[in-house]
Amino acid sequence: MRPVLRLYYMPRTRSSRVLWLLSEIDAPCELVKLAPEQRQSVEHLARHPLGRVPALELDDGTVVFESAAICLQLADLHPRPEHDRQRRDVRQLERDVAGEARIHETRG
Ligand SMILES: N[C@@H](CCC(=O)N[C@@H](CS)C(=O)NCC(=O)O)C(=O)O
Repeated sequence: MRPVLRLYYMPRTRSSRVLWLLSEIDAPCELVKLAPEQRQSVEHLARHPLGRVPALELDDGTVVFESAAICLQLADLHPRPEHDRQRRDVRQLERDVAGEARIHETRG
C-alpha cells in the first residue's frame, strides 16, 4: 500500500515547488492548507520548529521540511529511472554548496 503523505502548505510560498512536483509525478498526498497564523500554532511548531511551510508528514509521523529536501524525499518515494541522473546532480550540487558554506564559515 502506498504511504499516506500529508503536505502542510500555504499558497504562494516555497510550498509551490512541492505542489508542482506532486502534480508532475501524480503522487497521492493529502494537502493541508494553513492560514498564515497557523504556522506558529503549537501543532505546527511540533512539526516544524521554526513554524514554516512547506512541511511533509510521512506515514510514520515523521516530518520533512525544506522544500528541496521534500522534493528529494518525494523523488525517493516515487523513483523514475530516467530521473536518476538529475537526482545525482542535485545531491552533488547540495554537497558542493554545503561544503562551500563550511569553508566560508571556518575562514570567518
Ligand atoms: N528554505 C525553506 C524556506 C521556508 C520558508 O521560509 N517558508 C516561508 C514561506 S515561503 C515561511 O513559512 N515563513 C514563515 C516564517 O519564517 O515564520 C524552504 O525552501 O522550504
